[in-house]
Amino acid sequence: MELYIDKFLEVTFPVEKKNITSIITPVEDFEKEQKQKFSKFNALYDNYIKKHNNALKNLMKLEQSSISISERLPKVVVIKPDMKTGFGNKFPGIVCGFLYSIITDRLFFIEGYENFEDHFEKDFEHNWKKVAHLYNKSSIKRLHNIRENEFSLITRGNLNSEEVNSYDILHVTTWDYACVPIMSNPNHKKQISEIIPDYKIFTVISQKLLRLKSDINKRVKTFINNNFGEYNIGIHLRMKKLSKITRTKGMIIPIKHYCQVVEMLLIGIEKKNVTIFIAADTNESRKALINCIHKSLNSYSKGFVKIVYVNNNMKTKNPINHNPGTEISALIDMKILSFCDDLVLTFGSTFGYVAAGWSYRSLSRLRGPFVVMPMRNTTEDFAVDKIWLWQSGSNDPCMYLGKWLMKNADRKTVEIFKTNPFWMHYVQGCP
Ligand SMILES: Nc1nc2c(ncn2[C@@H]2O[C@H](COP(=O)(O)OP(=O)(O)OP(=O)(O)O)[C@@H](O)[C@H]2O)c(=O)[nH]1
Ligand SMILES: [Mg+2]
Repeated sequence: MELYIDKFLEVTFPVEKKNITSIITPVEDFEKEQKQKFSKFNALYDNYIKKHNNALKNLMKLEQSSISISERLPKVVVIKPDMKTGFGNKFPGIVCGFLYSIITDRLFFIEGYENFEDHFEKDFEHNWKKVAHLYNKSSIKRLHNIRENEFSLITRGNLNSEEVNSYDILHVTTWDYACVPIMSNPNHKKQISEIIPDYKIFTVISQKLLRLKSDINKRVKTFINNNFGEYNIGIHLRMKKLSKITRTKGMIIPIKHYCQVVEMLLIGIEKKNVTIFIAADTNESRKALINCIHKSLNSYSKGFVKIVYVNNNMKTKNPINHNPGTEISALIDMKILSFCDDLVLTFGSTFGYVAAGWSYRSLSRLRGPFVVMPMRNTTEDFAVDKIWLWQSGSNDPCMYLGKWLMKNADRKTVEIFKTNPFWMHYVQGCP
C-alpha cells in the first residue's frame, strides 16, 4: 500500500482554451493500429500462454504422482532481474529472457520478483519459486555472464546446439539490455526478425509481458487525456545519479541545458498546443526547470505551452533499493514519458531509456531520445553555455555493457555485433 496518494497536479501556463481532442489521435486508436502491425508476435504470445499453462498443469500432475519426474521436466529459461536497482534495470532483463525462451522453445520464468503482480497483469504463472523445487537436480547453463564478458555465445553461438540443449535450465542474470547481441546472431537473426521486425524487440515484448494493471493504467490514461496536446515533450531529470557513477563524480548537468533542448524542439512548432511533461527524481530540480522554461518562452509561445507533472513525494525512499519516490509513482512517470512525442533524458539513467521504448507510441517517433550529458563543474562561463547533448538513433533501450563487448570480445564477435544497424545507438547511448 502506498503511504500517500498521488495527486495529479497540473501546473499550467495560461493556455488559450481550444478543443484540441479532435486533432489528436486517441492513444487507444494508435495502439490498435500497432497491435495489428505486430500481430505475428502477439499471436505467438497468446499461444505461449496456453502452452505455459498446460505445461504447468502437467507438471503439477506429475508432482502428485509417484513417477520420478526429473527426466520429464520441461526445459526452461530463468531470468533473474536485478531487484536492487530500479525499473530501468529490471525490465530489460525480463524482456531479454522472454526472447531467449521463444528462440529456444523453453518455458519462461522470473526469479526473485515476488511483487510482480502488484503492478503488472500476469498472463501466466512465471514465478520461478513455484516450480524451482522440482528442478533442484537439474543441470544449469549460465547463458551469459556479463561480468565475465561472455558475449561470443550470444552473439554468434547457437542456443539450440546440442551442447546448450543438453541443459535443463538456461539461467540469465542481468540488469542490462542483453537482447542486443543476439539480434545480430546469424543462427537466430532471421527467426527474430520474422517475429519482430525492425529491431523493435523491447517495445513489442514489453507491450505484452509488462502491461500495467488496469487501475494504474487508468491513472496514466486519465492524465494523458486531460493534459496532452498536439505535440508533447517528455523530460526526465535524474539529478541524484551522477555521484553514483565513478566517471561522473563531481560533474553537473545544468538545468539550463534541458531548457535549451526544449527551446530547440519548439523551433518551428508554431500555433500548436504543446505539453511539456516533467518526471524528476527531486522536486527541487523540477521546480528549477519549470522556472527556466517559463523564462525562456516568449510571450507568444507562452499561450500555447503548458507544463505538467504528477505530484510525487520524491523524499520517500524505497527501503530495499533506496530509490526515491514509490514504485507506483515511478511506473506512472515512466509510462507517461513513453507516450510523449519527443524525449529529453539524462545521461546514465536507464529509467528514461526504458520509458522511451515502453509503448507503441515509441514506434511513431521519428528519432530517438535526446540525452543531456554531464559536464565538468567549472565556474568558467564558456562551459555553462554549451549544451552537451547526445541524440539516440532508436527508442530501444541501450546496452551499456555494449562498450565492454566492443573492447574485449574477439574480432569476429564484434564484426557480427556490428551487423546491427543500430549498434552505435546501443553502445554510445549509454554511460
Ligand atoms: N517517480 C519517479 N521515480 C523516479 C524518477 N527517477 C528515478 N526514480 C526512481 O529511481 C529509480 C531509478 O532506477 P532505474 O530505473 O534503474 O534508473 P537509473 O536512473 O539507471 O538508476 P539506478 O539503476 O538505480 O542507478 C526508478 O526505478 C524510480 O524508482 C522519476 O522521475 N520519477
Ligand atoms: Mg539504472
